Amino acid sequence: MEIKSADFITSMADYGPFAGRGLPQVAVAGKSNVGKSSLINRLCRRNKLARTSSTPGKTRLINIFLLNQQFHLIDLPGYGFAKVDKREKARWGKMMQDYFEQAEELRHVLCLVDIRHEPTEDDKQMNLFLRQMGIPFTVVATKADKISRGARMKQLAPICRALLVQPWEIICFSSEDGTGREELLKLLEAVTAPEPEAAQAHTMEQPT
Ligand SMILES: Nc1nc2c(ncn2[C@@H]2O[C@H](COP(=O)(O)OP(=O)(O)O)[C@@H](O)[C@H]2O)c(=O)[nH]1
Ligand SMILES: [Mg+2]
Repeated sequence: MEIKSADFITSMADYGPFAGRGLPQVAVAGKSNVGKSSLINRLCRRNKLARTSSTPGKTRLINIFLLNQQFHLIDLPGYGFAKVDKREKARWGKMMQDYFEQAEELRHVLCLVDIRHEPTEDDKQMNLFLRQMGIPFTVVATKADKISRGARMKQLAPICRALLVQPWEIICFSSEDGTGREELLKLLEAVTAPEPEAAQAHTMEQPT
């Protein structure tokens, strides 16, 4: 897949109707500052499509982008920002729950974790939540440029242990040098492909 067009659609505090809703969705989840907005920008080759920030915890909204007029990329609000109070945390939880319950169009979640750090309790909870909901996901290890190629595999071990995935299932990504972009595009192509109606019909024809 090539990204031919990328447009910001809207930001919302509560997930609800928006123009063009109904297309397949891929959501980007992860704690504040892990690199969600940077990944979206790098993916689309647009520096300022999604707002990035060096101050974590700024994005408290669901940001929606339309890619190739074909699917929506959902920049979810980051979690695990130490300074937020209980009320803010509860609000975040409700927002996420509402989103995941309502987004019937959701095909896949990109779960971002910093390649240098062990996943947090919040990361593990998100992982468990997606598994319980039966939502397919891929772990993306961000900021891969911060460590040498040779050290990457070793860095992935604690991530694999915490999130119950295999190293080859993880996409190592860098919004700095573009590492992993092609792999991510391939994944997006696969998960946003039109529903295989023909394939379903074919399956039904198969002898049992
Ligand atoms: N070196 C490096 N820095 C990154 C990368 N991705 C994000 N950052 C930096 O990390 C900070 C947070 O990024 P941002 O995309 O706003 O994170 P978000 O809160 O998850 O959306 C910013 O200062 C980015 O420049 C990366 O792949 N490599
Ligand atoms: Mg962001």
